[in-house]
Amino acid sequence: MTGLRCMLMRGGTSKGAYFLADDLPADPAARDDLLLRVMGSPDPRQIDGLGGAHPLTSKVAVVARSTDPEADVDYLFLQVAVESPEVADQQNCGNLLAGVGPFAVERGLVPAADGRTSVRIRMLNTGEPAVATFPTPGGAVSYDGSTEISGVPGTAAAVVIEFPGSASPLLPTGHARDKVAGAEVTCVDNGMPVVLIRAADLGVTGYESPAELEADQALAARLHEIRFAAAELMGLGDVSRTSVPKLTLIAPARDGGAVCTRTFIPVRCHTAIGVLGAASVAAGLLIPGNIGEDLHVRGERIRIEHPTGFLDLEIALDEGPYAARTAVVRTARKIFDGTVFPRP
Ligand code: NQM
Repeated sequence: MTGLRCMLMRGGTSKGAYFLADDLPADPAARDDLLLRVMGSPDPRQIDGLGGAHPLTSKVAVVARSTDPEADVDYLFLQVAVESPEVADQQNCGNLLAGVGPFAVERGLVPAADGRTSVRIRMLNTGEPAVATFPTPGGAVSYDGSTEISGVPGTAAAVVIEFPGSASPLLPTGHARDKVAGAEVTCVDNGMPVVLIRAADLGVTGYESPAELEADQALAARLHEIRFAAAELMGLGDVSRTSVPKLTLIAPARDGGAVCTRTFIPVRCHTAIGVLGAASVAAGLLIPGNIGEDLHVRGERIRIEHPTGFLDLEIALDEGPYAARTAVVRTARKIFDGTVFPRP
């Protein structure tokens, strides 16, 4: 049986298999078939593969030396579905992104400085750049540190991720507020297409647990309708086989943050919130006329509350509106490095 080189890493609040592009088939269909067998999909338990039976733990990062002189490495994110034989490249992942710089150093794609290393990353899913900075004492990646992020036990080394300004408009529909499938929404994309909906408009508080929300069949049906209608307005086409747009229910903050969120990605409810998902939520709430205007979200540092704590972002918008800059602090950790043997 042939195995392939793979590193399993936690990136932020997600976990995934990291590969060098050269270690995978170049043909996307052959690559996806292999990755389904690596992760153990389709199967609700992913019992025969590396996947953790949830979209947040069924993720893949493919990394290569970049051909772009402005970047050190290229990062392609692939969402491997758990219960269906699908691998989607339509969304990016800011959580797995946290592991990309360390992985690139570990695999020798980028030399590490003695102290801290910054890796310029071209995110192939969106074409947008990011810069990740993390500790490399003595020229080797250190995962140990004192940074705590909500949703992850213990502490680890900080990975600071900067997203410079983007030329893509934040409002894919051209409006700060739209009515879709009878619901008032704000459709926003600051690296992740997200539909903001007031939780109260859907008959929930927005403070329920992910399990409670996932058990609500009427809510699931409403979210399904809203997602398909919003996707059309956002120009995303047929989203029946993709994991975008995400749907974020918003409610007034309860723990000193700017807003309380529950995010559907798009069927399962996130146990925290995605990084780029949060960047889109923060951007949306800063745009005049958005559906959460009465929350009065302001300032350059925004705390997004989620089911297991909060995520802090720094964000600045330009006229347009465009994102001028977004930054977050994450952590990542190498869990295992070795050879994975895909199901035949
Ligand atoms: O939005 C989950 C995650 C994500 C994506 C999802 C992410 C992001 O938490 O940048 O990180 O929204 O499917 O890993």
